[in-house]
Amino acid sequence: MARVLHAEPELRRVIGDGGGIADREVEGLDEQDLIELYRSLVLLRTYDERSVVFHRQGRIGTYAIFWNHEAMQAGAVYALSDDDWIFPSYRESAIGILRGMPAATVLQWWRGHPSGWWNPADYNVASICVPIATHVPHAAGLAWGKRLKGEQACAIAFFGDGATSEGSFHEGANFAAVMDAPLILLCNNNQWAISTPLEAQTRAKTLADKAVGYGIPGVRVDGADVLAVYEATREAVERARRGEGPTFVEAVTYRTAPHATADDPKAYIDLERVEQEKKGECVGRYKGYLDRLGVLTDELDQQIRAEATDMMRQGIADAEGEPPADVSLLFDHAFVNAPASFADDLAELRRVLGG
Ligand SMILES: Cc1ncc(C[n+]2csc(CCOP(=O)(O)OP(=O)(O)O)c2C)c(N)n1
Ligand SMILES: [Mg+2]
Repeated sequence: MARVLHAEPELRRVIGDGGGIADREVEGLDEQDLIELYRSLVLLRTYDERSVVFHRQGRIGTYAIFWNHEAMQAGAVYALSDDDWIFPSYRESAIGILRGMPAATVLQWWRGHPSGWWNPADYNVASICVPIATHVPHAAGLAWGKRLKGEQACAIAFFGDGATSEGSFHEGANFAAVMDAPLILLCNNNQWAISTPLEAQTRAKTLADKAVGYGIPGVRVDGADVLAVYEATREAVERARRGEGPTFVEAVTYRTAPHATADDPKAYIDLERVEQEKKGECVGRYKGYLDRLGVLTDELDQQIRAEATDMMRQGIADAEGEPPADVSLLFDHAFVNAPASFADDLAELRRVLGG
């Protein structure tokens, strides 16, 4: 019989506020782990901030900003082992860098260059999913396959609050539950689906409540608290490895940046709320925690930031150093036996592009 646990109504937190709310410790994390988590956060933050600049300079295309979503990504990935598979959405486009993927690869994806597509098996990171929630059944299927093969690995799918209204999400969650697939459903609840606010998205009191319908645990964590996300994901991973099936983790945060570089949220968002939320952003909060513990020296902080800046400098140089793709690629993989008209279409495209 499936175990039904009711969603934890309160958000789980580990990081205090430096005042009345005390810091907790996560069992099993030593100082080195705490620094590695910080390194992950800084890598992602630097990737994100530099990408917005590269977009404004016309060096990458439209980009889905993930500022203040880094804690969900870094915390969850740190709870995985390298054999576990990550299924990102566009909001987690750079998550592969936490698995050693070059920044240039992700930048090339946003530049629409074919070298931005990697072999998922090289990093156990699936392709970036742009259609909302369609990767949830993929992740459920991969996780089920791991279980059938008797392997220990699990899968994690990242998706947004809006994705929980999509059929694919429900099909994937139900399938994983019924098959006891080792899957973590990590919902980034940033309270917006482009311009649709959470209250217009669902009548459920919390998104984690939806887990009850599948007979799986649903937990709620503060999505700007990297340690709370880590701890909740680690528990979900342990459950998955014990053969107890999927867990739904609702990580709650607030989208303080535009949906993407092509969006102007001033038309629909409360700017005062945005400014308020920015004050509790996840990298600064975690740095405050480390400072209170006294484990991060200024020197180490500078070194970590310099490494991240270098990664991005190198990444954009490598991306821009790559020759442009030949336009024949647009046609090459569409059919096994290409229609005869393709030759004319390609010739016309080359003529239009002037080459
Ligand atoms: C199947 C599908 N329908 C519509 C869209 C257009 N779309 C792009 S992003 C988005 C909002 C998704 O919101 P959410 O799931 O909360 O993720 P977030 O962008 O906030 O991380 C929509 C509707 C899409 N990409 N795919
Ligand atoms: Mg959202």
